[in-house]
Amino acid sequence: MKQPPLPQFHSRLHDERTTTLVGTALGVAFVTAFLTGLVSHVLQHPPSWLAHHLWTRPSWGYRLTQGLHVVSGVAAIPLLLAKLWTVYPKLFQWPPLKSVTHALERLSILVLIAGAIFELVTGLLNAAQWYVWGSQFPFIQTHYWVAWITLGALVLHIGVQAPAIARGFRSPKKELPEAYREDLAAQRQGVSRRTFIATTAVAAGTVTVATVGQSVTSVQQVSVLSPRDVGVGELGVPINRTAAQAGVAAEHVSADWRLEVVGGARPLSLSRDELAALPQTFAKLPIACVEGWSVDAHWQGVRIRDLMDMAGAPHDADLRVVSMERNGAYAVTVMEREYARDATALLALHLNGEPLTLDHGYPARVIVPNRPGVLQTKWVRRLEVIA
Ligand SMILES: Nc1nc2c(c(=O)[nH]1)N[C@H]1C(S)=C(S)[C@@H](COP(=O)(O)O)O[C@H]1N2
Ligand SMILES: [Mo]
Repeated sequence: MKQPPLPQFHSRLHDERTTTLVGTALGVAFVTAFLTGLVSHVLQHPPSWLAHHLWTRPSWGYRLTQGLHVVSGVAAIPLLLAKLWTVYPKLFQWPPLKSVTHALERLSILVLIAGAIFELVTGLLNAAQWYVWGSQFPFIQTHYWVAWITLGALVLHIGVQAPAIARGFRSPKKELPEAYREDLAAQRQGVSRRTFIATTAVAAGTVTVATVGQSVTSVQQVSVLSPRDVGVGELGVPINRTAAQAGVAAEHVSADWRLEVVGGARPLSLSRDELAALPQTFAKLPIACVEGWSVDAHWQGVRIRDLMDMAGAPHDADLRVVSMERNGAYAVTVMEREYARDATALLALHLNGEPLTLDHGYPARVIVPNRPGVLQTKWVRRLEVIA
């Protein structure tokens, strides 16, 4: 086959050094997002061999990893665009496929690019709570499995490109004779590598600062892009899912609401007044939503382990938390004993000094350190001891 006329690329923006520098930053962002995503997945769906090896300290651990997850994902967007720009001349390689290995390598790059774009787009939409895919599309599972596929393609890509990456890290100046370098510099026009890298860094930095405020509340003022204004919401805490959305209407929460604690030697049934008359514990704990926002709050309520002891639960029992919500994904959650026995794991009645509002889980909700927001069950009606 004859080579068709193909465009020629002389700009430094497409050389190995630029690609290596931008690619390394993108790789760091991607691996950070992968590892923190894995943490989030394990905390939400612990495999049985791990379920009893998770811990509650530091209480802000999940807040940190999930904040990093969203931040690294957002920073990866400009980095990916820059990376694609540096390498797009490779689309015009000739011959397009040199061998079977070369064909497989190009295929893996296709998988890598498609996977990366998919992860960044779905992640961003999720953080913005813009569920364009509706309820049919299983976001969590897909985002998780595509991450593994993309990571596999990334490892392969780094392996294949290792020699080029090594060359990219070497300073090119030392290798070229002086006269040749000047000649080259004269030929090159347009944007310099330095400007390109600086622009990419500024873009990545800007989107990071503009979103990080939803996790790091002290920089919230400059975080104009964060999907969540964490200051907004009743009692100073955003509401992720309202009572109306969860199908919990005020009339369900009638005066005869009682908390049931079942499955132990002495089943309990307590009204809200009876709960409020039990010894109260105060704790400052964050809500860290899997969708990226997080905020510290002051909680007051009854220790979950006190309730379990009163109900005659064995010391090594886990707990199933059942909400008044009918059929949401988080209507029923499991709390392993490592969480339930923590001195600050509460069935909370008050938030930031006020009684819970209906949207925050009135009459009672769970708050436990170092757990994803999805497991901080609202509108609790029953605690079931799993012996
Ligand atoms: N029953 C029930 N509890 C729930 C949820 C839910 O959908 N149903 N959402 C969870 C999520 S995703 C988060 S982030 C926290 C948020 O609590 P807040 O709305 O009081 O801020 O509640 C959690 N508790
Ligand atoms: Mo959440």
